[in-house]
Amino acid sequence: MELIEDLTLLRRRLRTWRQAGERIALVPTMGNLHRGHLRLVQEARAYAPRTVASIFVNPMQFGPQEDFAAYPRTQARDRELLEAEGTDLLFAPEVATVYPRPPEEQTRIEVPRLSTMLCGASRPGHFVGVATVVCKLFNMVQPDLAVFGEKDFQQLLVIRRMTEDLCLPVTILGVPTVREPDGLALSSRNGYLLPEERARAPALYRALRQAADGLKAGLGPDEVQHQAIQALEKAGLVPDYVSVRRADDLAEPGPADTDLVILGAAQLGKARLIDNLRVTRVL
Ligand code: PAJ
Repeated sequence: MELIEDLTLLRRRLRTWRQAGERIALVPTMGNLHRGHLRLVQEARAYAPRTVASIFVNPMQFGPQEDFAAYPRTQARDRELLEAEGTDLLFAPEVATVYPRPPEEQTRIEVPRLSTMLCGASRPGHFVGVATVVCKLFNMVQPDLAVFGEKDFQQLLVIRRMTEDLCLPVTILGVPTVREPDGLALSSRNGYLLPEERARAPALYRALRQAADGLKAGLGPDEVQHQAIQALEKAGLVPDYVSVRRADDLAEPGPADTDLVILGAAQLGKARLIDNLRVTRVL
């Protein structure tokens, strides 16, 4: 696997592949890789002969009080894992390569509505940072396909909408969430959990499961949301939200909507946990 940090070198390498008619799949990450990320690489490899992974801890998507400085940077191990999965190229640019100008002068990509609800309400500016960096990565790598996890369901929809609205010629592939045996969704931030917190963390997944069962049994969104929040509090998590939404656009569901997603976020110690579950409601 080749490691490239420089944009000119990246473009030179990618040109040779494109000229050979090889399709390119991109897996954007912030590193500290786990089995969830590696699943994305496996999916990418199934769709294209060339797979590029990127590792870039994107300052623009972190709030001023968030963990940008503390975010785990484990590039040596990440390289080994990517290499073992058969990744062709790792693009790991410096901040100055991605953002040559000061933050206030950076052109931004804003996906309205989808960016300001749920996690976007608690993390102002977060999804502008995500959309901007993903758009830049798309322009740098010019992949045919890009792979993202459904674990970050709102992020996936923001990226799909950005790609569609800006007519970017990239196919977006969503991959189901990879979980620990006890249900906890794998996340780079799970490492922040103390052992005692880690034991309580699956409460988020359990609360979403309970909410999904409630919906299927005919309970309304308000009722299952309320129950889930109570379950999280009982487990000692600090809930941010649990919300039942339409899966295609995250709007509040009407009585006739059947394709739903239950999204939840909660703080546990130093970790902000997020998770979601798709539910098909039978009317
Ligand atoms: P990061 O948190 O490193 O995640 C990179 C990709 O891995 C995202 O598409 C995320 O949804 C996916 N992922 C994370 N945990 C997963 C799990 N348990 N199962 C399946 N997929 C999982 O998300 C980001 O980085 C950034 O916001 C990024 C898109 C790279 C832009 O900076």
